[in-house]
Amino acid sequence: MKNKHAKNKKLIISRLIKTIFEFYPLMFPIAILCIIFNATISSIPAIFMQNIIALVEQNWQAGDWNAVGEKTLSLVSILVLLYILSLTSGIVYNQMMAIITQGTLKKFRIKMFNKMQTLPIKYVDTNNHGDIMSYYTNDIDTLRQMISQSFPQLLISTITVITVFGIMVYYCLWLTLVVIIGVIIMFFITKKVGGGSAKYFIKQQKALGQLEGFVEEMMNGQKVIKVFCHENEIKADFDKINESLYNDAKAANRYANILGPILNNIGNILYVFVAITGGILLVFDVPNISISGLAMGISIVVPFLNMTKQFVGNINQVSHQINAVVMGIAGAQRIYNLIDEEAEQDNGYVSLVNVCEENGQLIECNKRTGIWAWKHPHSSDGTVTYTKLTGDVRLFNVDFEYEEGKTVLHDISLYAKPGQKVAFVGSTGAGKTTITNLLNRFYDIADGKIRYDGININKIKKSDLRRAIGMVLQDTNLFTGTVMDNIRYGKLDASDEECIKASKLVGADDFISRLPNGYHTILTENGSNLSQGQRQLISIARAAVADPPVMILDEATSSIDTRTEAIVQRGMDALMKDRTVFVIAHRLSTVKNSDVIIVLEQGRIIERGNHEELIAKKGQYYQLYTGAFELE
Ligand code: DCP
Ligand code: MG
Repeated sequence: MKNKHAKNKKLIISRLIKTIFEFYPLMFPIAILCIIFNATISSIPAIFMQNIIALVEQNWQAGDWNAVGEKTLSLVSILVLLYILSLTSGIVYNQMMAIITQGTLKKFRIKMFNKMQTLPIKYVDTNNHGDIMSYYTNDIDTLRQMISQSFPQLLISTITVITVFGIMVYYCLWLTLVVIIGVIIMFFITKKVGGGSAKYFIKQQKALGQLEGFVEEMMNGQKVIKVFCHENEIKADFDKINESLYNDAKAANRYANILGPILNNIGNILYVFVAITGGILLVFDVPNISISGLAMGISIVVPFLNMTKQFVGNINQVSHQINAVVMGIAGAQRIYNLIDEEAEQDNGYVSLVNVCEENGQLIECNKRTGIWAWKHPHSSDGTVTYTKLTGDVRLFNVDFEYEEGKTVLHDISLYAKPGQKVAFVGSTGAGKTTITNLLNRFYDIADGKIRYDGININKIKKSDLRRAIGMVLQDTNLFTGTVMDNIRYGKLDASDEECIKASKLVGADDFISRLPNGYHTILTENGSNLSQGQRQLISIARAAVADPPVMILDEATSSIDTRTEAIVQRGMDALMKDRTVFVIAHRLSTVKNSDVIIVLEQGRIIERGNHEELIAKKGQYYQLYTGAFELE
C-alpha cells in the first residue's frame, strides 16, 4: 500500500515544488522571478563586450575616440545599472530562499510529527525507531540542501545556459558548434561518473540511518550489554556498520570529487579550441553564419571566449548539484512515505458527554458533572439516546490476527459486569496483552464483536473509548518533566490537588513527598532517577487521576523488592476498587481476588472460573499455580 506516486523521481520533484508553492504561494514565485532576472542579467555582458569591441574596431582607422568614449560610457552605465538591479534581486532571492527553505522544513517536520500522532500502533510496532528518527535529521537535511542550493543553482544554470546559447547562435554558428561538441562530451562523462556516485550517495544515506538506529539501540541496551559482557561483540558490530558507511561515503565522494577536475579541464581545452577555431575563421576569412548577420571579427571571438567559460562553468555547476538532488529526492521520498502513511481510521460517532439526571432522565450538560454517558445518535430516526457510562465490557466470539493468516486469538467470549475483576493468566505468548490491545482498539478485530456498555466499540469515537478505559502498561513510560506533570498526563485539566489525591489513593504520595523537590522533582529519561517500583507507582497514580470506569492492568513481570512490591500491590488494589478491571496477573494475590479467572493457551480460552473452582478442577490453572502455592 506504500504510495505508488512516490516511486517516480520526476513526480517527487514536481510534488515537492508544488508543496513549496502551497506553503509560500506569494514568496516562492517572487523568489523564482528574482532568480530568473538575476541569471538573465549575469548572462548578457557578452553583448556589451561585443558592442564595445565592435565600436573600437570600427573607429580604429577614423580615430574618432571621443565618440567611442561617449558610447562606451553609456553602454557601461547601462551595464552598471543592470548589475545593481541584479545585485538587488540576488539579495532578495537569497533572503527569501532562506525563509522558504527553513519554513518548508519546519512545516514538513510539523506534518511528519502530526502524522505520527495519527498513525495506528501497528506502525510503531513494525518500524525501526532509529529509522523514523532519521527522517527528522538526515532526510530533512538532504531536503535543505536541495531546496536552498540545488533548486536555485539549477534554475540559474539552466537560464544562463539557454541565454548564453541564444547569444552564441546569434553571433556565430561555427563557434557554437565547437562548444556544443565539447558539451556533449562533458555530458557523457558527467552521466557516467555522476550516475555512479548517485548510487553510493543513496547507500551512504541508508548506512547513516543504520548507524543512528544502532547507536540508539545500544544506548537503550547499555545495561544488558554490560551484564552479558557483550562490549566486544557490540564493538565488532559497530565497526561493521561504520565500515560500510565509510565505504559508501568514500565511493560517493571519490566519484564526486573526480567529476569537478575532469569537467574543469575539458572546459579549459574547449576554451583553447574555441580560440583556435576563432583564429582560423579570422585568418582564412571564413564567412560567418549567424542570426545577427554580423561579419566575423575580433568583436565576436573575444566575447565568445567569455561565453564558453560561462557555459562550461554552469554545466559544471549542474553536475555539482546532481548528487544533492539525488539525495534530496531519496529524502523527500522517505518523508512523503511517512506523510502519506494511512492514518488510523475513526468512524466512531458515539461520544462521551457529561450528563445530569433530571426526573430519572439523562440530560446532556455542558458543565462538568462527573457523571458521564454515551451519546448515541441514531441516523435512522434522528433520535439520540444516552447510556450511562458504567463499564460493562463484553466480547463475543472474537478472532484476531496481527498478520494476515496468523490467527493469534480464537473465538474469545467473555464479559465483565461493572465493578467485576477479570484476571488473565496463561503462559507467555498466550495472547493476554493482545486481548487488552483490542479493548481500546489499538488493533481492530478480525471477527466477532466487542461491546462497551452495550455499544459496539466500532461505533465509539476512539478518543472517547480510550478515555473510558485506563491502562497501566507492563513497562512504565515516563516523560521528561516534573512528577506532577507525569501524573497529570492522565487528565490534562486535573488540578494539583486532584493529582496529589490520586497519589495518596494509590500510596505514591509517601515516596514522592520524600523526593528532594517533592512533586516538582524533574524526571529525566523515563524516570531513570527513580526505582522501578516508584516508576510503577507514578504510572498507577497517572491512571488513577484519569479515573475511568474500566481499567486494564498489565502487571509488571520484573520483580521488585518485596516491600516495594507490597506497596505497588496496595496501589493496584486501590486503583481496582469500584472499577471493572482486566488484569494480566502474575501475582497470586491479584488472581485470587478476581471474580473470574480466564486461562489462555495459544490464543484460546481453555479454562474459566474463580480460584477455588479452577483449583478443584486440577487443570492447567492448577498446574500453573501449584508452584506458587508451594511458595506460600
Ligand atoms: N504478536 C505478534 N505481533 C505483535 C505482538 C504479538 O505477532 N505486535 C504475537 C506474539 C505471540 C502472540 O501474538 O505469539 C500473543 O502475544 P501477547 O503479547 O498477547 O502475549 P502475552 O501477553 O500473553 O505474553 P506475555 O505474558 O509474555 O506478556
Ligand atoms: Mg503481555
